Amino acid sequence: MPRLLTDQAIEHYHREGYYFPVRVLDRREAAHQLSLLQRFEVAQGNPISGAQRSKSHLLFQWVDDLMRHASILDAVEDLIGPDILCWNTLFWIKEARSETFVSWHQDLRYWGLDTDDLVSVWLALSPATVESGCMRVLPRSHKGDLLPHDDEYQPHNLLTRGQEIAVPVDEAAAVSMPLQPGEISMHNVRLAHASTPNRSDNRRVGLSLHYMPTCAKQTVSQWDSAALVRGEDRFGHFTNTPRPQKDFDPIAVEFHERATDAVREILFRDAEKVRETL
Ligand SMILES: O=C(O)CCC(=O)C(=O)O
Repeated sequence: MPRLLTDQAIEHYHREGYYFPVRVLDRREAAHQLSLLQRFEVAQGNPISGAQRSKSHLLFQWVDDLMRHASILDAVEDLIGPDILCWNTLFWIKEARSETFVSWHQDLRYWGLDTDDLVSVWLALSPATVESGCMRVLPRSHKGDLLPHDDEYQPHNLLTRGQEIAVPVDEAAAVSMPLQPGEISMHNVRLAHASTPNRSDNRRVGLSLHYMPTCAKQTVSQWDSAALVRGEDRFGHFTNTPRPQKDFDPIAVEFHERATDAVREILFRDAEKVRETL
């Protein structure tokens, strides 16, 4: 018996490479999580940016809690089984009326992981609409070989290298995945996806969480980390990340520096230039 998803949803995910929407937080909870982010941004005087966007569960206790949220993990377990690591948690923010976009890409091309079973959960903390530049996916593109990519480094691209699929993408076949605050979409690590600039008056705030089975391996760097969020890790391929006891817990902050350095090394392997993303 599935824990949260219907049999049809599970079948759709495996066939098409994505599934949405699934409500995991009620609107009040989602608004509370957004207020925690905003409180931090007001205190630091700037929007969250650069390395703060990545492995954020090590900086913010509330992101660590979200990463372990039972409803999210139930949905993920329905797709990849009961022993689950979370590799990364990453904020995707487009300010109102901004040019910020994401080019068509496949995540597995850059992440150095040897698993096809990684599920990217994208949690909306504000409305992600067609107008505000919600995610778009290319159904069934998770089947077959990974496509060639070029690094374009466009200034408004949220991706590290501005990586872009180097063959024509059939835009007419793309599916938009609008989400309301507290809803998630899920897509496979091989699926081609992208998003357009924010043409709305609202800030679009999303958090992606990258879940994989514990048997996954990192093939690019000697060392990498992930959080054991459910079940048992009988493989030990990743160092388990510490749980922050409060926001900016010194032990977790120190670990965050090492962990994001390792991720940066993986993502920029063989790249012409290294840059901090927005
Ligand atoms: O937030 C977006 O528009 C794109 C997110 C993305 O590329 C991802 O979650 O893998």
